[in-house]
Amino acid sequence: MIRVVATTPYDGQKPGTSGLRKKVPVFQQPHYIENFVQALFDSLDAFEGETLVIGGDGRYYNREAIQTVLKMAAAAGFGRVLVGKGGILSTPAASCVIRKHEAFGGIILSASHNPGGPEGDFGIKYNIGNGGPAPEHVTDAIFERSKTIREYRILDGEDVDLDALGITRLGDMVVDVIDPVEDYAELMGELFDFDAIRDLFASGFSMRFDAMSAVTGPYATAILEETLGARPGTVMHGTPLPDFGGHHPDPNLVHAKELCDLVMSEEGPEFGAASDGDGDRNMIIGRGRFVTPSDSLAIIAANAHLAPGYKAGITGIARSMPTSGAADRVADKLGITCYETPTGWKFFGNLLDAGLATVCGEESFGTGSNHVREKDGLWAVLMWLNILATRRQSVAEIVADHWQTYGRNYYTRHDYEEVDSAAADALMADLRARLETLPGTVINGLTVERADDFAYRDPVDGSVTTKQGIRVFFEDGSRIVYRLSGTGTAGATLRIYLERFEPDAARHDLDTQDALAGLVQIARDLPDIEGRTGRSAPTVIT
Ligand code: VG1
Ligand code: CO
Repeated sequence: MIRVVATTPYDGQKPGTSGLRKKVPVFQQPHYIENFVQALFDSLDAFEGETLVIGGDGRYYNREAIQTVLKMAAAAGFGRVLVGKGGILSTPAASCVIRKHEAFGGIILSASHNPGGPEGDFGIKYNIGNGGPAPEHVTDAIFERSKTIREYRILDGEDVDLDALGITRLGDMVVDVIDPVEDYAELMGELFDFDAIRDLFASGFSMRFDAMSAVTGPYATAILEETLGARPGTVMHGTPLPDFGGHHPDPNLVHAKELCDLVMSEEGPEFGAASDGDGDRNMIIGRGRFVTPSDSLAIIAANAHLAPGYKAGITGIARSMPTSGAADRVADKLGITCYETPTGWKFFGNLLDAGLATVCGEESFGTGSNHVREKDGLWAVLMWLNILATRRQSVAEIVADHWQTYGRNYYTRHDYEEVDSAAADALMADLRARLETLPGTVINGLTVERADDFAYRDPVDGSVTTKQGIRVFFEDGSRIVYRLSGTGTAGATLRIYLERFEPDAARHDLDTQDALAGLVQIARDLPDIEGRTGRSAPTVIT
């Protein structure tokens, strides 16, 4: 029986960079998730009888939310749902399943790298039939609908047993509880030279993969240890926990410190990698060498042909605007285009669908390719393993070699988290107001060449997205970017992205923060961060 339930709109159900993210208690309010899901269904056309994919990163409230979504999908008229066992599907695996099974779309329950638990964060996002995040015209429509919603429809029925594989029914809708790893692992086997990687591990090569008590544990264990023969124990924190063990499942130098310390130590493994809450981010670290995500994208682009899935070469590269220009140098050399998009994976979808780009990346530890329509943490790790297995050099050697050929883009990001929202907005507005007067200004010895507010025109559908970050370019080729985060759940997060190109190989081994110290000072002084926010230092440096 389908129940029609009266409701009233909630404010602020506006999807951000990657879906709707709020604190768990916000989602637990009566009808909150129902309102959003109904607003979503109301914004879609002609899905009667179609397939919907549902899964999440296993965080607190995942199972409850999935039961609600299942019953609403049944009431809305979907014909079939594929749901990951235990309610689990990593974000890239969800994208893979949507594509492989030609689903109409998918709903992913995740707040990615944000902390979980009863007081942590929760999130929900919709992916379209190409497997990628819904484009802005869809998320805008959902938000508009959420403001006027008066009722939602839900099936009265028993909860689905998410832990039993196989087919059941919810009303007229077929529910298929699937193995969350199988389709994804099969795809990885098609893209990469598993034999070469197996030989690498058999030769004694050692690695650690930190799943950060989040969703990639089962995927990494099945692929790295059980399929590729990595030593048992290679995967650390491999059991997904609803609160990620109380940690912040964000694979970077700050939150994956245990892994970093291990790989940096003398007796540590040669190679380390980590992934985030929902499995779409990756961190790559070799003994003695952390690889910045921007460099990783460039190195992957330059070496992708070594993997069977990319042996024909890549057609183009796409990177988000704040990501360093290292990939552009590779594109130049390959004679292909490097597209520069706003932050967020949804902007890569059209480029990938149109075959304009093969690999994509963001400075925020996101890398991926046209194999799915999400960034993909384990994919990046396997790509690196494939490169290491073929080149038989260390990560440090491969990186040094890359810089020797292309030069080095020193790069860092400084985040000021949970800043007062009004202060952050004022800071950005003030920078915007000064854009025209900045060129020619000399700050700490560097002259501003030009400054703008990044806008993007999608080359495929012509849609325009504005106000995507303030860019300040200097005459020596350095760049500072200011942007406010669209994924936070408390106050505002100001992100400052800094970059300086160094062609001289004799100067490739400086400490990044030292190499960028002058620029960091300018980045703080220009908008008077301390005066406006009361913060004398960033919260997180990556
Ligand atoms: C951040 C990153 C962005 C990424 C997004 C989603 O967004 O900067 O590059 O696409 O998170 O990643 P923002 O708006 O906070 O800067 V995930 O792994 O959270 O889905
Ligand atoms: Co993520």
